[in-house]
Amino acid sequence: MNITLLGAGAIGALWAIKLTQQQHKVQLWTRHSETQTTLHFNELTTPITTNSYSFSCNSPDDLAACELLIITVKAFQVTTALTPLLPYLNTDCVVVIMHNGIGTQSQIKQLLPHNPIIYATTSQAAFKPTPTTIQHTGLGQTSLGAINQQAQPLSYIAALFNAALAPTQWQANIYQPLWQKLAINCAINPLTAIHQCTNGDLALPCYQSQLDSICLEVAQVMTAEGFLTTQQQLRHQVDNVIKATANNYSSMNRDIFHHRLTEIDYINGYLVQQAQRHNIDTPINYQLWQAIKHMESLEHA
Ligand code: KPL
Repeated sequence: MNITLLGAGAIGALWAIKLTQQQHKVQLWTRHSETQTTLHFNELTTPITTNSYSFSCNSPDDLAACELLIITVKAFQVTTALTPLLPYLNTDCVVVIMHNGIGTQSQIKQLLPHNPIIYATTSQAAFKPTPTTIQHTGLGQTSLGAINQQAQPLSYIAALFNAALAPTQWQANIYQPLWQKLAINCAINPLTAIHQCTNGDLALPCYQSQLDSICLEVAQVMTAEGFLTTQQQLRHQVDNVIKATANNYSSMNRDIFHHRLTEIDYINGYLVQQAQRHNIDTPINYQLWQAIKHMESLEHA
């Protein structure tokens, strides 16, 4: 397929490279005006094997011929990053959007009233030790699913992702895995950002009661939204991610460390807003949301 990837951060670049390995024609759409870039990829092998991949960039002609647009920018960047591409985009082009958190769906449906729109969430792990090097650090489940009528029949897109990087599954209701991931992000991201610690540090006794309270609040909101779960189930999932990614720094930890804006409004902020609709009190998630907003405001007055 002719694919354009918008947002070649670590996860975006990982998918660009994995799809290129499957012989798809992938171009990158970047913030700069370069027409070509080379990325160096460290495979998830021991010893590490490194291969280099050249990508064409920012070609309006390639964008007009694009059959699949994958957007992997941060939640708060999705609309501003997508808007300049709209004049070139074919209405048949399938759009896949992958970011932490929930809350961009209605804006995207408005911006793209005709295109098939798919949302995705992944537990694959990657980071960029340098701006042009991608290190694949962990395997994990990826889920894709339609959020509009036009995308309902497109489960083959999940098969295409699965061939590039397994396991990937098509979901009848993508909001289920999006909420599961939201729960994990509500627990891990703000605490690791506030305390500037690794994910693994959250296993220390001092964080246990806060993690319990976060999971209880999220479970109450999820249940009200129609996704049956319990505090214990969410706690178990959070503990598994804390263990599996013990040496990693969460994305929000890195955003605060590098004085960047975070996705907090789409994570704990989104949770609190949904809780208010159901008249559920979520004081701990509210406090975490406000604490991160305060840290952001010190850098972005
Ligand atoms: O998604 C993540 C993130 O860092 O944003 C987790 C699952 C917390 C892994 O670090």
